[in-house]
Order: sequence, then C-alpha cells, then structure tokens
Amino acid sequence: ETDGAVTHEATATAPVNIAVIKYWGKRNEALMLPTNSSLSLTLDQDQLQSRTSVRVRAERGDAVRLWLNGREEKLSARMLNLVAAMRRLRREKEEEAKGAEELASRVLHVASVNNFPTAAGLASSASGLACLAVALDAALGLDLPRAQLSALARLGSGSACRSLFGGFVAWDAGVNNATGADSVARQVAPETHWPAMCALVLVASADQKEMPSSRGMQATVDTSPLLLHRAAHVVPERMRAIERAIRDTDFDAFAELTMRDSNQFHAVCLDTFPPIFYLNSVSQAVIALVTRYNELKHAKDSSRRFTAAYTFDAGPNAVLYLLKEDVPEVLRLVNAFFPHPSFANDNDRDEYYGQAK
Ligand code: 2P0
Repeated sequence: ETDGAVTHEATATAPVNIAVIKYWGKRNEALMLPTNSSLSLTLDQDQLQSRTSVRVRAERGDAVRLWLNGREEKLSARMLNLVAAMRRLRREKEEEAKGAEELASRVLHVASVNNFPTAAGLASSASGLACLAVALDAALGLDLPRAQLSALARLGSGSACRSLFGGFVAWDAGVNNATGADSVARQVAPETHWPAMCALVLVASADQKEMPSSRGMQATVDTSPLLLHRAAHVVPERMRAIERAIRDTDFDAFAELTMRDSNQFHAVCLDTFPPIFYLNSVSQAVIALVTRYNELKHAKDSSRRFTAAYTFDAGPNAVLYLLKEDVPEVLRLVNAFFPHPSFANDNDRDEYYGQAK
C-alpha cells in the first residue's frame, strides 16, 4: 500500500478468555442473546492474544477486506454486522459534529493474527472479535465506553463480550428479548483479587474443529432437551455459587463447579442429535489424570479436595485452573503422562503440531 492510500490506522490487542460456566446456545441469533449466563477468566494478555490492525483507506466505498493470520478471508455475516454497526455510530458522530472528517463510508482493511492455534477450541473468536471492536473504535475515532464495545463485540461472537474486561467476568443472559440491553458482560473481580489463580493450557490438537461453535450450539438449541434443563435449573444457581467461590477465593468450590460445568456442557453436546463430540481420547485421559491426582493427593489431607480443575471448550484441548504454588507439581505430572514426542526433523514436528508449532 502506498502512503497516501491509508489515512487512519489503529492496532489493538485483546486477550483470550476461558469460561468456567459455559455459554452454549442462543435464544436470539440476530441480537446474539444467550440461553444462559456464563462466567470466564480473562487470561494473561502476554501469553495468548489476538492482534488486529484496521486501516481506513482514502477511497470511498463500503468494502471491507480481512487478512486472518496472513491469509485473505471473507468476513462472516456477523463480522459485517459489527463493522456496519460501528460505521453507523461514526456516521451519527459526523452528522452531529459538522466538519468532522468523513470516515464512515471508506474502504477498510483489517489484518488480524493470533499467537496461538486459530479455531482449535482455544477461544480465538473471543479474542479476535473483541480485538476487532477495539481496533475499529480507535481507527474510526469513536472512543466508545468499554460496556458499549463489549455489546458490539458480542455481535461478532458471543464470548467476545467477556474479553473486553480483565479478571473474572460474568456475561448475564438478561431477559430483554426486544433490545438485549440487559445481556451484558461485567467484571466480577479484577485479576488482583485472586493473584494465585493460574491457567495451564494443554494443547492436545491444534487442528481446526469440524463443527464450528455457532453451528454446534444452534443444533443443540434445536434438539437437546438437556439444554433446557441446564439453562432453567442448573446455570442460575451455578452463577451465584461461582461468584461466591470467587469472592471467598474458595478454590475447592471453584474447582468443583468448573469441572461439573465443563462436564455438563459436553453432556449437552452429546445430547444434541446427531451428537457432537469435542472431547477425544487425550481429553478423557486428562480428565482421568486430574481426577485421580486430586483423589490421591487429598486422600489423607482433608483440608482440601482439589488441586487442579479441568475445563474443555469446543475442542479437545484442556485448560487446567490451579493455584500458582501447585503449578510446578502439576506441570511435572502432565509432562510425565503426556511427554512431548521427539521428532527426526522439523517437518515431522510441524506436521505433528499442525499450526501450533
Ligand atoms: C464459552 N464457548 O462460554 C463457550 C464454552 C465454547 C464452549 O463461547 O456463535 O465462539 O460466536 O457466539 O462465542 C464458543 O462460542 O460462539 C464459546 P458464537 P462462540 O466460552
């Protein structure tokens, strides 16, 4: 691109979040309203992040082009929605402030990279769409408040609304089906509230999943009676309980709720017809290992019941939540049971790890 072609440019980064009470299902797809509330932890931005640059070009038009991890891709309908909503806000601003520079109908180029495997069930859409909202906000000079950016990010991907906040973040389902105004993410506690809390991300496979989340959850909404039970009778109490566990920094309560909710999310996937399988044999081995480790470790020491809690999203990769003091022991355990294979050459290694490298 020549210098004159780009008039405004902004780059933003956004962190991944991993839910402990899982979002799965929309009651309204146009407004992106979930069937149940959810709660996640935003991970350290230095480890897993998306980075997105938005360039506003000199030429007029409503075209938007996207490069994801260096390859040009078509924008999804939801991304186009998000861009359209933010261009509308820019247009309103221009109409209010006479003489404001005309940016609302200019060609946009978006480049986004993840420093981790994309679409492998590691919440890449959450960080990616959160990042897009923040970068567009800056490139279009909107300067919107965080809560509004969160609601805009939700239009791109539900879980993205939680990545606008750090620490422990709830997304309340809300009850308003006309506007969705009360379906908002809010910070339950900042990361400094429980600094010992750590996440270990175990990559069992960096392959892209076969069933994208949005299609999978719609199939669940359409066919699973268990989802109705979960949304009405399980999640509301779990949201209260996990907020209590976080407030009291009660790791046992936090761990049990986390593992039970991961299990139930995968149960509703199995209850979908035809069924959806995100866990594989490695995931099952991780569940067995964590379960047995917790049992053996705390058989004699009844002051606690859990040292590590597993959770799985829409893919086979595990995230373990645990306290900092226990990281070395759990890492040793994981490395002993799942040793890194050795490779004859770089090609074999790259093939094994897919995009993860
Ligand atoms: C979550 N997941 O709460 C749950 C747990 C996966 C399992 O949010 O259709 O990519 O874009 O709203 O947010 C994955 O779903 O789906 C997800 P859309 P999204 O993190």
